[in-house]
Amino acid sequence: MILYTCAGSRGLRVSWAAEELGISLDLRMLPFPPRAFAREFLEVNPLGTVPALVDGDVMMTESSAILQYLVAKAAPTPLAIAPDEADFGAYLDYLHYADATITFPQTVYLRFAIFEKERGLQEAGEAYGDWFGKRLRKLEARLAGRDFLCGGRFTVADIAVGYALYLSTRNGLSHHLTPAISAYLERLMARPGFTQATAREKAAAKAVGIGAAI
Ligand SMILES: N[C@@H](CCC(=O)N[C@@H](CS)C(=O)NCC(=O)O)C(=O)O
Repeated sequence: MILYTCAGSRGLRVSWAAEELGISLDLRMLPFPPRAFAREFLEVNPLGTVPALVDGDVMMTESSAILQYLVAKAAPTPLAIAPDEADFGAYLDYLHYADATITFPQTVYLRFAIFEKERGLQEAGEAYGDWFGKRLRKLEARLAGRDFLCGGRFTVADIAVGYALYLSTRNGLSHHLTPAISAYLERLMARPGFTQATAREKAAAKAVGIGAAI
């Protein structure tokens, strides 16, 4: 499987899951944003976004969907929650909450409050940063009495959510993380799968002379 990605991007969800599952990926590191600095990538993914996973004739561009794909291919694996388990609905919910609800507002914040200040939309960007903070309420409640989100074990829902929290530590929004959420993130980042994935991304980017997305 080929993973087109930028170091530190949502592609980290995929390379982290691959480490946890023992799947080897052919990492193709791109400069950020690829739509501007790697225009040939548009032939693989017309959106120009990362990650993009290519597995034979399959091409996927949604990080949470790619996690579902990887665990389905690796089944049975404790990294997924099966339909006959009590937490199956919660598992799907957190997989998608991770990108749609707590990553998306951070990217709007990054765009308007940090990268493209000249547009004069900084106030809107900051409002999306606050929105991210408010959307953590659900996670805070879920973590009460739990080390991991679903099934009493580490799953790819934790990877999906963990990446969103990690992103906040890189873009200046981590003041929204409560003590319980910060402790959860520390637990996730202490996993060898996380450290190996970040190290592998950095080494692969360095090998082709490019830096991190954020
Ligand atoms: N919903 C997609 C979002 C993909 C996405 O927007 N990725 C960002 C990097 S984290 C990107 O490629 N941005 C560059 C751009 O928008 O041109 C996912 O979960 O993978």
